[in-house]
Amino acid sequence: MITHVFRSEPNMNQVKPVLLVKRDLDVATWVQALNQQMPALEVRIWPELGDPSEIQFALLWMPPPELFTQLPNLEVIFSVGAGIDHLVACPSLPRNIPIVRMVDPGLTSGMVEYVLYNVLRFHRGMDRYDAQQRAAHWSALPQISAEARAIGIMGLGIIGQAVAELLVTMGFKVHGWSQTPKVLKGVKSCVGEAERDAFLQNTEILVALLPSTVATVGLIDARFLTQLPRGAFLINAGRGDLIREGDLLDALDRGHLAAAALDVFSQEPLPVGHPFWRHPRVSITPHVASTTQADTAVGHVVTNIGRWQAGQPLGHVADLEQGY
Ligand code: NDP
Ligand code: OXD
Repeated sequence: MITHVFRSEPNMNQVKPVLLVKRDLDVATWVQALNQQMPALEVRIWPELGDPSEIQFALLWMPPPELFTQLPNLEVIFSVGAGIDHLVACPSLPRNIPIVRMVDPGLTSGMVEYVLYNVLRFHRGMDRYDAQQRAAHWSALPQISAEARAIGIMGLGIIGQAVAELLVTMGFKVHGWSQTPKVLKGVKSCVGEAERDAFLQNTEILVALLPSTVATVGLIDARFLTQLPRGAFLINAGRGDLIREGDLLDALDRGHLAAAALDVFSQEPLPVGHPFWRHPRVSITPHVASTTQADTAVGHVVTNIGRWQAGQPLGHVADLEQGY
């Protein structure tokens, strides 16, 4: 990933308007946080562009397809989310403007909570106890210690590392998989395709925290799932299109996978008739593992606007070639 991009000519005196496109109801919270943390910044809210040629920055989630054709002088794009797939999918996205990914402590903690909740639920057999309660059946399952439970985290970026750190603190056996090697206390780092099968064969609870890119779409297919030990669990909070959904259903139906907790889907909202909704061993949340929090996220945006104005490097710039 590219992490630093400089503005060609530093300019400390002007803060040109930022355009906010966020197609949900909490726009007012974002405007308030931006106003508080950078009062000199004029915030315009899509579709009220004013003079579009004045807009230098855009803070976006799922922009309308033609948006960028209307912004001739845009210099930096900020993604409201950690993933940039919603921008890459936009047909008018310019390829020569830096895209700053969202790095927000509030977003990260929400993801850590979601993963921890599901890891503990699978690790302690809570779904099985729920089923036993429905049958008024009293029976103790064997208790496995955290030290004996192997968790594999796919994607050891900002979020994957925070998840790994907590699980290590709790005593779990943690290993992670990424494109480049990582040095993280207590975490075995596995890299690339060459080490993927061994990583999967040693994973009882698989946590997918990968971005959606050309290289990751469809990665979790029948062959991939077969590498996991029988009875493994899957948690996917990365992106829905990482998974070939038919292959996952098949692995669940054959009992190769014990259960899956899914927050993201190839098609969102998940269609009403989709088999995941009624599958007894699938639990669904509607892409809410975590949400970017305006109060903690705006600091990242205003710091980068300040840096750009001062001709300093931007942080967390996505690599469009890699797609994350
Ligand atoms: P980062 O960019 O910090 O981390 C991405 C990680 O994925 C890196 O470790 C990277 O490896 C690894 N990776 C990317 N491509 C490959 C590949 N082909 N093979 C192996 N590893 C790969 O992202 P974040 O941690 O901030 O976020 C991760 C994703 O989580 C987001 O892109 C988004 O899709 C999802 N997300 C979902 C949310 C939800 O509510 N469900 C909320 C927030 C995020 P390397 O380090 O070697 O580059
Ligand atoms: C993100 C998301 O990418 O919420 O931040 O999905």
